[in-house]
Amino acid sequence: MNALISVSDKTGVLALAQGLHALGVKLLSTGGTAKLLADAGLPVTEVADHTGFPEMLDGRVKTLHPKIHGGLLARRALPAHVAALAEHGIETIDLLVVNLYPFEATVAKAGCTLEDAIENIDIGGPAMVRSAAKNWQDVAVLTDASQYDAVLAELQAGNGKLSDKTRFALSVAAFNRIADYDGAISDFLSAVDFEASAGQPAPVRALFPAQSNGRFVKLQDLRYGENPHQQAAFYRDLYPAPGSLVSANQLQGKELSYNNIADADAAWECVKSFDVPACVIVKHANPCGVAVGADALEAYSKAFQTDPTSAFGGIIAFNRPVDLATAQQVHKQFVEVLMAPGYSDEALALFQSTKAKQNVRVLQIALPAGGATDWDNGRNAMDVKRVGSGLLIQTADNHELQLSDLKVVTKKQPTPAELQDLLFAWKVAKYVKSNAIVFCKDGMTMGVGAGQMSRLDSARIASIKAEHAKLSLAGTAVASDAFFPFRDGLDVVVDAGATCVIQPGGSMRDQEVIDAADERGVAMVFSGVRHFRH
Ligand code: 93A
Repeated sequence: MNALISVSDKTGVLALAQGLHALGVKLLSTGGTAKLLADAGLPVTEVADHTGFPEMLDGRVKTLHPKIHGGLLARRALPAHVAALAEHGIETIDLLVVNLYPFEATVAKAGCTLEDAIENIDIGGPAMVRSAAKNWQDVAVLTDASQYDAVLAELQAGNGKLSDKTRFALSVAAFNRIADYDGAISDFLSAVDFEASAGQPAPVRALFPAQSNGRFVKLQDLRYGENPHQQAAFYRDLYPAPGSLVSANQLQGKELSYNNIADADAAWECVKSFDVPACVIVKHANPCGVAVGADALEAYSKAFQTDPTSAFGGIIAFNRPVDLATAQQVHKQFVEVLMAPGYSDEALALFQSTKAKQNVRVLQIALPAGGATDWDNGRNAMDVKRVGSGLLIQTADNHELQLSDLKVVTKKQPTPAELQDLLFAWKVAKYVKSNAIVFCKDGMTMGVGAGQMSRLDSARIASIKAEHAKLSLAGTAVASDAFFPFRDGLDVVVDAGATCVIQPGGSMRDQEVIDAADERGVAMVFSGVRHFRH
């Protein structure tokens, strides 16, 4: 039996080669790998000696030779193939161990030049891997050091033989590896803005690459989709942002459903936008309670009060670790999913204490490197929506409004406390489906109107919800995710008790709405941006 070993990452390869040698396998190898094995005292033939053709062009041509590819591709069961090998003096290669030039690691380095990237595109390695993987019935191909131990153990147990199942699995893994590798090359090159790159040491990347490979890794099959008659699965980006939902660790509870994951994402994106301790409760993709507080407990208690009816069976997210006191409060309500950057042992034990609570899906998302105020790094850079047979792609809505961006347009000025509430309401409105109307006071939502086709109805619904929760809207701040097209929406929120309003402005009838605010004696500020969310 012959094995060809050619690896850039030499991790674990010596032990594998020693194991193969002990099984009587003849070793063939390329320059650097051959040297490593020979230095360790293993008998090894250099590919150049085997083919009778030297490595050339700075190593660009090492293994691209009929003696290598013939040995990998010949079907042992076909007499014509066996005869062809004999005629040309080609020996079979039965085991291939290859890992590729480190293209991904090279382009991940700051300041990588186009030339560095190109030089790290492996040609001979993937060619051999394809040959071996295609001929999986006769050849085993190892493309990752994590496979070495199990394959060696199976060879030792099977007198140098591997099962069909193993060889097929190795072939699939090999094609996946090459697809990832080629995907990384095509992603990188597709994103190079060639003209903007002229004269730059490192290539300039275009915001939207010319092509998107949509490379994802499957995390799990889901029991069903949005409804039981739909099939579904959960995938993550090949390179996920740290602190994003896909990095969540499920500590306990039932399997996550499609809707759980979608709602958990909505809750998580919202809660991590706050620098201070915050809690977000989501139902059907919309926040039904959001609050900030001195700690997780206070934030939760306030968020829950917004809409206790809707909070039933909700998804609850915290941006701070959950302690026992907070867990005890949360424990009183029916919760589908609980999310936080951490939990105390006592808090976790509480959710283990009864059978019903053991069903709660408890997720932990590790804090980003910069701590609880550094969640921004974990934001999705892109937003993707499927339409018909196409994709809509946009940069994510990561706009953060600053106090200094606000323009007061009314005679009445908001008080400092009102300004804080306006900013809070604005932050929440960004995560509420349009048309969004959000009443807030003292760092707590007091009424959320979401997803209506008319802004007026969203305003009415928000005040009805406050009534149901027995909350007074007197003295509240209101955010509207887009401008008021007429004064009627403003009148509804002021009738309900609002004393200050934040909205983007920019309507043809801005003056009518400003006059109405002055007439009603409330303060209004323009944000200059809008936050549609569909
Ligand atoms: O430059 S290549 O594309 N041309 C080749 O013919 C070739 N054959 C193997 N790169 C080639 N390789 C790669 O060399 C392997 O995929 C492996 O990553 C590396 C091992 O080189 P060495 O053994 O000299 O360290």
